[in-house]
Amino acid sequence: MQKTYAYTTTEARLCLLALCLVVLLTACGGTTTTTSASTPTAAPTAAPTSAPTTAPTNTPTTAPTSTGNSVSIANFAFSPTALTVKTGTKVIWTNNDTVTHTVTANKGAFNSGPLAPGSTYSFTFTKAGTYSYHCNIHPSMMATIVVQ
Ligand SMILES: [Cu+2]
Repeated sequence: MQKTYAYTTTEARLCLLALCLVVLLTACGGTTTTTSASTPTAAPTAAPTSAPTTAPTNTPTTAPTSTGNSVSIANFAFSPTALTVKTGTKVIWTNNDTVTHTVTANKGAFNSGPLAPGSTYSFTFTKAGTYSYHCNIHPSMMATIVVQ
């Protein structure tokens, strides 16, 4: 009696295990076939990378020292240090310092000679080019006239 009972219990347990396995397998099989993520990834990558990188480099980078035709000499410096003018422009240097300076082109295009405090020197640029100049008395004073 006990053996048959034991057999029956083990058989019952095996049957339960088998049922459980079957249920699990069917459950897994059933859950793996959920047809969910098929086609919601279509549109949002359209074309927002087309235009905004073209225009913003206009021409506002050359202006800040180019207006006018006068250069001030003060505190042992020319101001502006870079002046852009058009061909035919007469540039006027004014010595606003308390010591004598000169306005001397590095390549000899012009040379004011000693320029006492309060006096001016002018030179008319008739050829386009870049004219670097300095002060003969204070070589660290350097500046440039760009003639276009
Ligand atoms: Cu000087």
